[in-house]
Amino acid sequence: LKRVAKDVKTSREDKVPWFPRKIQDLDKCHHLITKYDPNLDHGHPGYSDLEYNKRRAFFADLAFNYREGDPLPHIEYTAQETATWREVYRKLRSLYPTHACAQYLDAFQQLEKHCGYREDNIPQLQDVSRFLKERTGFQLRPAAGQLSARDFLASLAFRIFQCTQYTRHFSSPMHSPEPDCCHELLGHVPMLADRDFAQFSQDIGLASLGSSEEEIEKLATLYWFTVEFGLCKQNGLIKAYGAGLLSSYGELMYALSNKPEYKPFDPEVTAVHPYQDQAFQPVYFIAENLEDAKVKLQNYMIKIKKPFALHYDPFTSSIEVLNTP
Ligand code: NLE
Ligand code: FE2
Repeated sequence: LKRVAKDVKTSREDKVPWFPRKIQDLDKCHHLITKYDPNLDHGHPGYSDLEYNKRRAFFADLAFNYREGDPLPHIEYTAQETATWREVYRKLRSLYPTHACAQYLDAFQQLEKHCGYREDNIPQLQDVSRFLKERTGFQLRPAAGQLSARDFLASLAFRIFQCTQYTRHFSSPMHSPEPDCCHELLGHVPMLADRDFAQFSQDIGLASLGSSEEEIEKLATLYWFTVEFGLCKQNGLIKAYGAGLLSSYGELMYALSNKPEYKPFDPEVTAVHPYQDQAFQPVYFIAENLEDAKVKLQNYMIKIKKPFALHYDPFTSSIEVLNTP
């Protein structure tokens, strides 16, 4: 990241980290976190599986060679990959009616109708991206794995969701330590079809642009406890809207059992709460509803100090920087 910042910074913005201003700049926002790499992480379920790592390298190449505007790669999934998807899909689908929020259920039904969501078929990103574009303007682009928080959040400012396309290792279908297509397609995609949720996601993205490392860490934590692991109230019950829950049978059951601790969603508190990225969360934050979470986040963001104001122009898909005196 430092290297990129140095290349493009101007004297006037000496202390502001580089950030994308037009949608093509996202081609430069694909720095990976190697912590979960199946080649390097001994705890990864795919560690030492040469076949799996070879396949992952194929997907990584597709993502790194992708340029804004290219068609999303069409994947011929193997029988083994589809079998993993089937297992994940079947088990999770049986939980959704009782565990997922209404917005999720509504979109999921649409995705089954229009986008090839079925037990025996892994949906193609191209079809899903087209669907989301019509609903909320969100679009997908392929990602090679878990990205740095700065790069990942920056893309949300443009209503672009960086999306992995490979499947999790077949030995561990019910929980993956890193994102995979099951997580993206079953966890994130249905929620990105909701207007309030889409705005919430873009707002975190906009707040991240040009922010300090410290601020990015807070925004990533907020993102973690909401977009990934958030719960909300609905008709007197608690339901899941977080993607990390909706794509993990094990954690979805756990989050809505009487075991974990719950706290009300409050951006000030949530942004600095320690989180867990190797196992189930010890605590979940409950939003009153998605609109309330969106408003609370907007109020929180007003307080973030930056030497400039940003505006997203949807006509040109670019960020306008308004320098305040
Ligand atoms: N634990 C999630 C799952 O099994 O789908 C993935 C979390 C990615 C942040
Ligand atoms: Fe995710």
